[in-house]
Amino acid sequence: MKVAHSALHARHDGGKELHRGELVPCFEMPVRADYILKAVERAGFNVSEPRPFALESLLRVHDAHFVEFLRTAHEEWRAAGKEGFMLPSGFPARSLRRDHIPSGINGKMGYYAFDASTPIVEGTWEAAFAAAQCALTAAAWVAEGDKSAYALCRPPGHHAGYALYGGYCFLNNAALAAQYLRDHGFARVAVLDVDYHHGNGTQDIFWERSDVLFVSIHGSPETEYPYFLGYADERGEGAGEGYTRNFPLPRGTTWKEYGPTLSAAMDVIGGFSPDALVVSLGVDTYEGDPISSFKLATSHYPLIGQRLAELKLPTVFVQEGGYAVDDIGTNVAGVLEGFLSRR
Ligand code: OKP
Ligand code: ZN
Repeated sequence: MKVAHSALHARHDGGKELHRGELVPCFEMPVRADYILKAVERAGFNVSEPRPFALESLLRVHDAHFVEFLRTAHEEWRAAGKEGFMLPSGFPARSLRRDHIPSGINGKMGYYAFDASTPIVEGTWEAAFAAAQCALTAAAWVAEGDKSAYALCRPPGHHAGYALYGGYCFLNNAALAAQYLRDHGFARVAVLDVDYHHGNGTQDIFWERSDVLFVSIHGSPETEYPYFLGYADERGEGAGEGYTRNFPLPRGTTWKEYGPTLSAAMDVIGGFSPDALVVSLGVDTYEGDPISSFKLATSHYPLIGQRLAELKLPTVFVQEGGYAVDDIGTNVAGVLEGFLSRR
């Protein structure tokens, strides 16, 4: 399995996030990708730079004004006399206007963001664009005949919507991969999101579509981030009705409940008869994760990979979350090696 990775991920660094009432160093830190890279190299995977996809490739799943905002946000921040990381503090919530995008950088940032845990720093755009290119490259390898590929994306992407960023995510890497497959001969694509957090951005992007099935297993939004999406009754709308399926699980979920839920999610995918699969691969379901509360052990990740292989589909793995950095590499490589039946 080939791996797409860019050292530019490290340009997204130095920000702080609002966490339980305090500004703290980001859980989503560069060393995450460094440790994953070491683990996949140790496992013998072939690592390449992403192809130089153009900015226009992003517009298949994102709004042009939003992409332009991300590209120039920190420049505008500096032009306004500020420095360092930028975080929004006001949002167009219920009863405020959403039909107007403020021209000032603070209002614009609040308009496009949905939380205060996703700082933009000077290098954020470069890193996010490189991550998107990794996802597109992995999708291209699969479209060109590889059975599977892994995009080592950082920052992650599944919380980023059509014109929305947050949850450490800016561009939706998994949605870009799924759309790339749609555009290159795969008529039906399933996205399975196994990150601990609901992939609200991916759901948003494919909400009204029947050609891309979105299935997510995650901590219940009743108590877990992103709180406002990811409930079981969200099933898509219009042509997309029935093509979004959510499997929220309670805090403390162990393999005993997770395994059967994974089987149920896979049954939904099988019923869709997809031509390809994109896996939003978060390993923050791990018992040692500092911001999550499932109880999966390192030994369970190869089992997830083995199960996914049973779908017998061309598969693009896209890295999402996982914040127990000491074990992140082992857990990610475990899924990939399990998929290849090496474990
Ligand atoms: C991103 B991904 C801590 C509370 C939660 C955002 C979590 C984003 C998770 N400040 N903050 O899905 O792993
Ligand atoms: Zn997550």
